[in-house]
Amino acid sequence: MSNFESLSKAVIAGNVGQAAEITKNALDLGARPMDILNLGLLPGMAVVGDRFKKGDMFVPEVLMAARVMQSCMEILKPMLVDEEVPSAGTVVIGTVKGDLHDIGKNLVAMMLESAGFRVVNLGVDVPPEKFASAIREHKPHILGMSALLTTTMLRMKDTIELLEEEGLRDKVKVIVGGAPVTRDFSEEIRADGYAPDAASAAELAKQIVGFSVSS
Ligand code: B12
Repeated sequence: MSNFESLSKAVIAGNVGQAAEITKNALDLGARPMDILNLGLLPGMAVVGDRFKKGDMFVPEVLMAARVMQSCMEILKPMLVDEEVPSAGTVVIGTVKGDLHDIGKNLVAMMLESAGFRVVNLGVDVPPEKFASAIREHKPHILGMSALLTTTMLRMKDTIELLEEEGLRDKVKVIVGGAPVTRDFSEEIRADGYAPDAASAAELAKQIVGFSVSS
Protein backbone atom coordinates (compact mmCIF):
# COMPACT_ATOMS: atom_id res chain seq x y z
CA MET A 1 0.00 0.00 0.00
CA SER A 2 1.38 3.48 -0.87
CA ASN A 3 1.90 6.13 1.77
CA PHE A 4 -0.99 8.10 0.30
CA GLU A 5 -3.35 5.14 0.54
CA SER A 6 -2.32 4.50 4.15
CA LEU A 7 -2.95 8.16 4.88
CA SER A 8 -6.46 7.98 3.38
CA LYS A 9 -7.11 4.90 5.52
CA ALA A 10 -5.90 6.70 8.66
CA VAL A 11 -8.28 9.59 7.90
CA ILE A 12 -11.18 7.16 7.47
CA ALA A 13 -10.23 5.32 10.68
CA GLY A 14 -9.92 8.63 12.58
CA ASN A 15 -6.41 7.72 13.68
CA VAL A 16 -4.70 11.05 14.42
CA GLY A 17 -1.37 9.59 15.61
CA GLN A 18 -0.93 7.30 12.63
CA ALA A 19 -1.96 9.97 10.12
CA ALA A 20 0.46 12.51 11.62
CA GLU A 21 3.26 9.97 11.48
CA ILE A 22 2.57 9.07 7.84
CA THR A 23 2.38 12.78 6.93
CA LYS A 24 5.73 13.52 8.59
CA ASN A 25 7.32 10.43 7.00
CA ALA A 26 6.04 11.37 3.57
CA LEU A 27 7.52 14.87 3.96
CA ASP A 28 10.83 13.37 5.09
CA LEU A 29 10.80 11.19 1.98
CA GLY A 30 10.37 14.29 -0.16
CA ALA A 31 6.64 14.14 -0.97
CA ARG A 32 5.11 17.48 -1.96
CA PRO A 33 2.71 18.92 0.63
CA MET A 34 0.06 19.47 -2.08
CA ASP A 35 0.29 15.79 -3.07
CA ILE A 36 -0.11 14.70 0.55
CA LEU A 37 -3.24 16.85 0.70
CA ASN A 38 -4.70 15.95 -2.71
CA LEU A 39 -3.71 12.27 -2.93
CA GLY A 40 -3.88 11.25 0.74
CA LEU A 41 -6.03 13.44 2.98
CA LEU A 42 -8.80 14.58 0.62
CA PRO A 43 -9.55 11.14 -0.92
CA GLY A 44 -9.89 9.83 2.66
CA MET A 45 -12.35 12.59 3.49
CA ALA A 46 -14.28 11.87 0.28
CA VAL A 47 -14.80 8.27 1.43
CA VAL A 48 -15.94 9.56 4.83
CA GLY A 49 -18.46 11.86 3.12
CA ASP A 50 -19.78 8.99 1.05
CA ARG A 51 -20.15 6.62 3.99
CA PHE A 52 -21.78 9.33 6.14
CA LYS A 53 -24.32 9.94 3.37
CA LYS A 54 -25.15 6.25 3.11
CA GLY A 55 -25.52 5.95 6.88
CA ASP A 56 -22.46 3.68 7.20
CA MET A 57 -20.64 6.24 9.34
CA PHE A 58 -21.95 8.48 12.10
CA VAL A 59 -21.21 11.95 13.48
CA PRO A 60 -18.61 10.93 16.14
CA GLU A 61 -16.60 8.98 13.53
CA VAL A 62 -16.85 11.84 11.06
CA LEU A 63 -15.63 14.20 13.80
CA MET A 64 -12.61 11.98 14.37
CA ALA A 65 -11.84 12.05 10.64
CA ALA A 66 -12.20 15.84 10.72
CA ARG A 67 -9.74 15.99 13.61
CA VAL A 68 -7.24 13.94 11.60
CA MET A 69 -7.61 16.34 8.66
CA GLN A 70 -7.06 19.40 10.88
CA SER A 71 -3.98 18.01 12.59
CA CYS A 72 -2.34 16.96 9.32
CA MET A 73 -3.20 20.33 7.80
CA GLU A 74 -1.38 21.95 10.75
CA ILE A 75 1.73 19.91 9.88
CA LEU A 76 1.53 20.86 6.20
CA LYS A 77 0.66 24.53 6.73
CA PRO A 78 4.19 25.90 7.32
CA MET A 79 5.29 24.19 4.11
CA LEU A 80 2.40 25.49 2.03
CA VAL A 81 2.54 29.01 3.39
CA ASP A 82 5.56 30.90 2.16
CA GLU A 83 6.29 33.58 4.76
CA GLU A 84 8.37 35.54 2.25
CA VAL A 85 5.47 36.22 -0.11
CA PRO A 86 4.48 39.91 0.12
CA SER A 87 0.86 40.55 1.07
CA ALA A 88 -1.47 40.34 -1.91
CA GLY A 89 -4.30 41.83 0.16
CA THR A 90 -6.56 40.96 3.07
CA VAL A 91 -9.31 38.36 3.11
CA VAL A 92 -11.87 37.96 5.89
CA ILE A 93 -13.29 34.44 5.85
CA GLY A 94 -15.78 32.48 7.92
CA THR A 95 -18.40 29.72 7.94
CA VAL A 96 -21.89 31.21 8.08
CA LYS A 97 -24.27 31.21 11.04
CA GLY A 98 -25.69 27.84 12.05
CA ASP A 99 -22.91 25.94 10.28
CA LEU A 100 -20.04 24.23 12.08
CA HIS A 101 -18.19 22.75 9.08
CA ASP A 102 -14.72 24.24 8.81
CA ILE A 103 -12.36 21.82 7.06
CA GLY A 104 -12.96 23.23 3.58
CA LYS A 105 -12.99 26.83 4.81
CA ASN A 106 -9.66 26.32 6.63
CA LEU A 107 -8.20 24.75 3.51
CA VAL A 108 -9.26 27.79 1.49
CA ALA A 109 -7.73 30.05 4.18
CA MET A 110 -4.49 28.09 3.98
CA MET A 111 -4.32 28.32 0.18
CA LEU A 112 -5.04 32.05 0.32
CA GLU A 113 -2.20 32.50 2.80
CA SER A 114 0.11 30.54 0.58
CA ALA A 115 -0.91 32.82 -2.32
CA GLY A 116 0.26 35.77 -0.21
CA PHE A 117 -2.98 37.03 1.32
CA ARG A 118 -3.36 38.10 4.94
CA VAL A 119 -6.29 36.03 6.18
CA VAL A 120 -8.57 36.94 9.06
CA ASN A 121 -10.34 33.70 9.91
CA LEU A 122 -13.55 34.33 11.88
CA GLY A 123 -14.18 30.62 12.50
CA VAL A 124 -17.58 28.93 12.31
CA ASP A 125 -21.18 29.92 13.07
CA VAL A 126 -20.50 33.53 12.07
CA PRO A 127 -23.60 35.78 12.07
CA PRO A 128 -23.99 38.51 9.42
CA GLU A 129 -23.32 41.24 12.01
CA LYS A 130 -19.93 39.73 12.82
CA PHE A 131 -18.94 39.64 9.13
CA ALA A 132 -20.01 43.29 8.87
CA SER A 133 -17.99 44.41 11.90
CA ALA A 134 -14.92 42.48 10.68
CA ILE A 135 -15.17 44.37 7.36
CA ARG A 136 -15.26 47.67 9.24
CA GLU A 137 -12.32 46.64 11.40
CA HIS A 138 -9.99 44.94 8.88
CA LYS A 139 -11.04 46.68 5.63
CA PRO A 140 -10.40 43.51 3.57
CA HIS A 141 -10.34 43.40 -0.24
CA ILE A 142 -12.33 40.18 -0.15
CA LEU A 143 -14.93 38.53 2.08
CA GLY A 144 -15.14 34.72 1.80
CA MET A 145 -18.15 32.82 3.13
CA SER A 146 -18.40 29.06 3.43
CA ALA A 147 -21.52 26.90 3.93
CA LEU A 148 -21.89 23.11 3.85
CA LEU A 149 -25.60 22.79 4.55
CA THR A 150 -28.42 23.59 2.13
CA THR A 151 -30.15 25.38 5.02
CA THR A 152 -27.22 27.58 6.06
CA MET A 153 -26.21 28.64 2.55
CA LEU A 154 -29.14 31.07 2.74
CA ARG A 155 -27.26 32.94 5.50
CA MET A 156 -24.85 34.08 2.76
CA LYS A 157 -27.73 36.01 1.21
CA ASP A 158 -28.62 37.52 4.62
CA THR A 159 -25.03 38.66 5.07
CA ILE A 160 -24.87 40.27 1.62
CA GLU A 161 -28.18 42.04 2.33
CA LEU A 162 -26.86 43.35 5.65
CA LEU A 163 -23.72 44.63 3.93
CA GLU A 164 -25.94 46.44 1.42
CA GLU A 165 -28.03 47.97 4.22
CA GLU A 166 -24.95 49.13 6.09
CA GLY A 167 -23.28 50.67 3.03
CA LEU A 168 -20.43 48.15 3.11
CA ARG A 169 -21.27 46.10 0.03
CA ASP A 170 -19.25 48.17 -2.44
CA LYS A 171 -16.22 48.19 -0.15
CA VAL A 172 -15.54 44.46 -0.53
CA LYS A 173 -15.72 41.68 -3.10
CA VAL A 174 -17.72 38.72 -1.81
CA ILE A 175 -16.75 35.17 -2.77
CA VAL A 176 -18.65 32.08 -1.68
CA GLY A 177 -18.15 28.32 -1.62
CA GLY A 178 -18.92 25.03 0.08
CA ALA A 179 -20.28 21.72 -1.22
CA PRO A 180 -23.92 22.78 -1.85
CA VAL A 181 -23.00 26.20 -3.28
CA THR A 182 -23.08 26.64 -7.06
CA ARG A 183 -22.14 29.39 -9.47
CA ASP A 184 -25.85 29.98 -10.18
CA PHE A 185 -26.56 30.38 -6.48
CA SER A 186 -23.66 32.81 -6.10
CA GLU A 187 -25.05 34.92 -8.93
CA GLU A 188 -28.55 34.76 -7.49
CA ILE A 189 -27.39 36.21 -4.16
CA ARG A 190 -25.27 38.82 -5.98
CA ALA A 191 -21.89 37.54 -4.77
CA ASP A 192 -18.88 38.55 -6.86
CA GLY A 193 -17.43 35.09 -7.26
CA TYR A 194 -17.65 31.37 -6.60
CA ALA A 195 -14.98 28.68 -6.57
CA PRO A 196 -15.45 24.91 -6.23
CA ASP A 197 -12.20 24.17 -4.38
CA ALA A 198 -9.36 25.76 -2.42
CA ALA A 199 -6.90 26.05 -5.32
CA SER A 200 -9.42 27.83 -7.55
CA ALA A 201 -10.48 30.00 -4.59
CA ALA A 202 -6.90 31.30 -4.38
CA GLU A 203 -6.83 31.84 -8.17
CA LEU A 204 -10.13 33.71 -7.98
CA ALA A 205 -8.87 35.92 -5.14
CA LYS A 206 -5.71 36.77 -7.07
CA GLN A 207 -7.80 37.63 -10.12
CA ILE A 208 -10.10 39.86 -8.06
CA VAL A 209 -7.22 41.79 -6.51
CA GLY A 210 -5.54 42.12 -9.91
CA PHE A 211 -8.72 43.51 -11.41
CA SER A 212 -9.36 45.94 -8.57
CA VAL A 213 -5.80 47.24 -8.77
CA SER A 214 -5.99 47.91 -12.50
CA SER A 215 -9.50 49.39 -12.49
C1 B12 B 1 -16.94 16.45 8.10
C2 B12 B 1 -18.44 16.64 8.05
C3 B12 B 1 -19.07 16.99 9.25
C4 B12 B 1 -18.30 17.28 10.55
C5 B12 B 1 -17.70 18.69 10.44
C6 B12 B 1 -16.37 18.82 11.19
C7 B12 B 1 -15.62 20.06 10.81
N1 B12 B 1 -14.79 20.48 11.74
O1 B12 B 1 -15.75 20.63 9.75
C8 B12 B 1 -19.45 17.17 11.62
C9 B12 B 1 -19.49 15.75 12.14
C10 B12 B 1 -19.35 18.16 12.80
C11 B12 B 1 -20.68 17.39 10.75
C12 B12 B 1 -21.89 17.76 11.29
C13 B12 B 1 -23.07 17.83 10.54
N2 B12 B 1 -23.24 17.53 9.25
CO1 B12 B 1 -21.76 17.28 8.08
N3 B12 B 1 -20.48 16.63 6.78
C14 B12 B 1 -19.19 16.44 6.84
C15 B12 B 1 -18.69 15.86 5.49
C16 B12 B 1 -18.57 14.36 5.66
C17 B12 B 1 -17.38 16.38 4.92
C18 B12 B 1 -17.26 17.90 4.78
C19 B12 B 1 -15.80 18.23 4.49
O2 B12 B 1 -15.07 18.62 5.38
N4 B12 B 1 -15.37 18.01 3.22
C20 B12 B 1 -13.99 18.19 2.82
C21 B12 B 1 -13.72 19.63 2.43
C22 B12 B 1 -12.25 19.78 2.01
O3 B12 B 1 -14.54 19.98 1.33
P1 B12 B 1 -15.59 21.20 1.35
O4 B12 B 1 -16.02 21.48 2.75
O5 B12 B 1 -16.62 20.99 0.32
O6 B12 B 1 -14.69 22.46 0.94
C23 B12 B 1 -14.13 22.64 -0.35
C24 B12 B 1 -15.04 23.40 -1.33
O7 B12 B 1 -16.41 23.29 -1.04
C25 B12 B 1 -14.54 24.80 -1.31
N5 B12 B 1 -14.99 25.75 -0.28
C26 B12 B 1 -15.40 25.55 0.97
N6 B12 B 1 -15.64 26.68 1.61
C27 B12 B 1 -15.36 27.67 0.75
C28 B12 B 1 -15.43 29.06 0.89
C29 B12 B 1 -15.10 29.88 -0.18
C30 B12 B 1 -15.16 31.34 -0.03
C31 B12 B 1 -14.72 29.27 -1.44
C32 B12 B 1 -14.41 30.14 -2.60
C33 B12 B 1 -14.63 27.88 -1.57
C34 B12 B 1 -14.96 27.10 -0.48
O8 B12 B 1 -13.14 24.61 -1.12
C35 B12 B 1 -12.95 23.58 -0.16
C36 B12 B 1 -11.60 22.95 -0.33
O9 B12 B 1 -11.37 22.40 -1.61
C37 B12 B 1 -19.88 16.29 4.54
C38 B12 B 1 -20.02 15.43 3.27
C39 B12 B 1 -19.65 16.17 1.99
N7 B12 B 1 -19.66 15.42 0.94
O10 B12 B 1 -19.42 17.36 1.96
C40 B12 B 1 -21.07 16.23 5.50
C41 B12 B 1 -22.32 17.07 5.21
C42 B12 B 1 -21.96 18.48 4.73
N8 B12 B 1 -22.98 17.18 6.58
C43 B12 B 1 -24.23 17.04 6.52
C44 B12 B 1 -25.07 17.06 7.66
C45 B12 B 1 -26.52 16.73 7.42
C46 B12 B 1 -24.55 17.36 8.93
C47 B12 B 1 -25.36 17.47 10.24
C48 B12 B 1 -26.71 18.20 10.14
C49 B12 B 1 -25.50 16.03 10.78
C50 B12 B 1 -26.31 15.87 12.05
N9 B12 B 1 -27.36 15.11 11.90
O11 B12 B 1 -25.99 16.40 13.08
C51 B12 B 1 -24.36 18.23 11.17
C52 B12 B 1 -24.57 19.76 11.10
C53 B12 B 1 -23.71 20.50 12.08
C54 B12 B 1 -23.74 21.99 11.79
N10 B12 B 1 -24.61 22.73 12.43
O12 B12 B 1 -22.96 22.46 10.97
C55 B12 B 1 -24.75 16.88 5.08
C56 B12 B 1 -25.40 18.14 4.54
C57 B12 B 1 -26.67 17.86 3.78
C58 B12 B 1 -27.27 19.10 3.23
N11 B12 B 1 -27.62 19.00 1.99
O13 B12 B 1 -27.43 20.12 3.84
C59 B12 B 1 -23.46 16.40 4.33
C60 B12 B 1 -23.42 16.81 2.84
C61 B12 B 1 -23.42 14.86 4.46
C62 B12 B 1 -24.59 14.16 3.78
N12 B12 B 1 -24.50 13.87 2.52
O14 B12 B 1 -25.58 13.91 4.38
N13 B12 B 1 -20.46 17.17 9.48
